[in-house]
Amino acid sequence: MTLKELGWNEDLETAFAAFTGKGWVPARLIRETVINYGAFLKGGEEIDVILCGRVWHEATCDADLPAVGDWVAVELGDENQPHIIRATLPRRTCFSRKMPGNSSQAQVIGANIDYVAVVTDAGPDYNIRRMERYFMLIGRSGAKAVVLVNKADLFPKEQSKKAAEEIAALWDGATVHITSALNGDGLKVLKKYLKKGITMCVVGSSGVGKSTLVNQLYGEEWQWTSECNETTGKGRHTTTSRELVPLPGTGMLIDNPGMREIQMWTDEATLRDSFADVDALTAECKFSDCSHRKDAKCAIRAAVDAGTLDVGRYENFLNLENEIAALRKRSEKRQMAVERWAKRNSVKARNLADRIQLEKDVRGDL
Ligand SMILES: Nc1nc2c(ncn2[C@@H]2O[C@H](COP(=O)(O)OP(=O)(O)OP(=O)(O)O)[C@@H](O)[C@H]2O)c(=O)[nH]1
Ligand SMILES: [Mg+2]
Ligand SMILES: [Zn+2]
Repeated sequence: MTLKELGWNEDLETAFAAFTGKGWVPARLIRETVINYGAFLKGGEEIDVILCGRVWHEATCDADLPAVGDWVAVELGDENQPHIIRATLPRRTCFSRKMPGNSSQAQVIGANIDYVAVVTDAGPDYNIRRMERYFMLIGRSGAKAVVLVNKADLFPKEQSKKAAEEIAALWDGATVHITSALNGDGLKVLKKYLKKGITMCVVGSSGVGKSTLVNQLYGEEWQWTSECNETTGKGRHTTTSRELVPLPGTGMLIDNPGMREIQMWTDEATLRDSFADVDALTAECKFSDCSHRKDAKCAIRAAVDAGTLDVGRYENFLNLENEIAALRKRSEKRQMAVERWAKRNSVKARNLADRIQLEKDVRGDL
């Protein structure tokens, strides 16, 4: 496997130029554990790498830390010495969500990815509002969106088709396909995306068939999942960590654990972009600060009443608006805390510098 097949390009080459003199080598991160990372080197050799303290300290938040899909500069260790990540290279795209729970930070799901494939089905997992959330995150990531309405073998053809059409109508930017990962139906079309050097990040709820899809495209059980695959009745194996899988002769997939929460990590501008139809109506609301809830002469609610705007889409718009506002408040608070902390520390540093200077002056006097 060449670097190019791993996604290396001219921009990375340029960014890496600063490090070649140091004897470091480029590597792409394929796995992330609590203590270290797995990475591919040129030639496809797989190594374990650890993070150097400086890169760790320079990260102001978790999203700054290297993540699966990132390109890094590695200092190879001699025998029995660890290989060390000395620097990270700029990300071309980055797919992230808000960290689950109460944090206001982003969690990177995949870096330098070309496509995010959202897997769902036309049955129990089908949820158009959740899909809207995925689209907002993808819209912000710089990657393109592909949706797979999977498990087509389980549902009447019409049902999968209707689901696919509804999803496609949500966003022009998304391409939707109907698949059955179990028997391989409809997977051929994915080869069109997965050219050499291309990375596709596979996301979706637990049990929708992400790993089954990865295994099908890989051609056999992906080695690391099969190792710990216990046969529980259906042979079900729940993915617990993110992993980049190079497909023989073509692109790469990132298999992910199922996502329970798809909280927003985005901003008002992306919201307005994704809900351009709703946003256009706000101009017609009577009051410029209309909350689109109970205010008089609200154009959005009028559209819902008239049946021209779907009530679910309206409610999701309000929910997302709330979430984004709450997120902004939390990150502002966090920013203030960071600044306070920095100030305190710089005062401490100044005091220390003053003291050293004073001591020098005093000694100079002696
Ligand atoms: N009938 C049918 N079953 C499928 C299909 N794709 C996956 N399955 C089954 O669904 C179950 C879950 O599949 P996985 O591939 O493990 O799902 P996952 O999305 O990787 O789940 P997590 O790793 O928990 O996030 C398995 O029993 C699969 O055999 C499909 O297209 N049709
Ligand atoms: Mg899985
Ligand atoms: Zn309004």
